[in-house]
Amino acid sequence: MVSQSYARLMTLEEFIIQGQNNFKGATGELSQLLRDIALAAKIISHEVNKAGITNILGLDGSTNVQGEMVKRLDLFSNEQMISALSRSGNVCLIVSEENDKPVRTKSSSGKYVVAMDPLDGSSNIDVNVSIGTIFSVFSRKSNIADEPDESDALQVGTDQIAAGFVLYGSSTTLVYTTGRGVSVFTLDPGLGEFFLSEPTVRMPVFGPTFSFNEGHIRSCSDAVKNYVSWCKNPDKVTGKPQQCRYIGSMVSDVYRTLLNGGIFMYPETDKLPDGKLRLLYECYPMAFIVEQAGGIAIDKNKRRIMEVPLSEIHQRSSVYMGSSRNVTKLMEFME
Ligand code: AHM
Ligand code: MG
Repeated sequence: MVSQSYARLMTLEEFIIQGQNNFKGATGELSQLLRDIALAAKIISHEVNKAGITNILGLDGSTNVQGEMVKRLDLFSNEQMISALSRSGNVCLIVSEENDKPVRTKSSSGKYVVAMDPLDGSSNIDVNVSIGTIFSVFSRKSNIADEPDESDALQVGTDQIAAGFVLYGSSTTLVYTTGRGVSVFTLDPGLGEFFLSEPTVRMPVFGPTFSFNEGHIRSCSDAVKNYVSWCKNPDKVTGKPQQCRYIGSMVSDVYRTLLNGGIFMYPETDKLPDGKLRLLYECYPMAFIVEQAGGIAIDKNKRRIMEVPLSEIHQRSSVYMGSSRNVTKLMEFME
């Protein structure tokens, strides 16, 4: 019976309370931050699901409207996240892909700094393909008596105290870590409630998939070219050629990699010597999650993404992440 199956499920709220009870000295502030993000995620999810209807109503045969829709949803998501993160007074500073400079909230004494990509993969909205919200949480470095500034945001991946992403796909899924494994919650849209669907995600040590925009292959390094060629023509030991799966939304490509194994890459190219993805609010949080699930995340210099120094909030980084055996194989080609 439906009611019995719900009875066995843990809500996000119960998970938060349980986590707080298990963590001596917890103040509940980080828990509140997760609640705030979950609220914004529900609002964005609701809006994303209506995007097609709004597109039809607003289309008028003009391609501009679709472009504006993408932009509107980017900005809408940014506003919802900023407003949610400003609710409880725990966040003093927000770095967003949509804002050139860090945004100060009204709570200058808030303990936390959040970096985010409010709507990742936004070019996929108008074709009804999965998109998401990525976030990363840091403790502020400055004294709470002082005004927070950009230096509070210039931290390194290993300083993250929590990270996650919300995937607006065939269902809305929240993936979250505080450094004690990765948990997944799925939104029941009828009830407006996130339920724990996977308490501890472990990434397979190997997956038969590579995920990469092969359109860029000509301007990639020899290491990437040789690795991709190996994926297609693996040696006798590994057997079959691998599958290529590339959605073009990092959230979706990394989520699939997390569950099924494999590798996701956004390499450096001749045109983009540090790749396209942003270190602070795309690479760090995803690397944190991937590592917590047992995977590896590195950059073009084989540096652990979590330790790549950040000197500018919108800094880009090449990224290679996924199952340990897949990434280790790539590293052999990088030698
Ligand atoms: P966005 O943050 O502007 O949406 O861009 C980031 C997205 C990632 O989700 C995805 O991995 C990548 O851009 C796809 O780029 P490309 O179209 O060059 O393959
Ligand atoms: Mg993005």
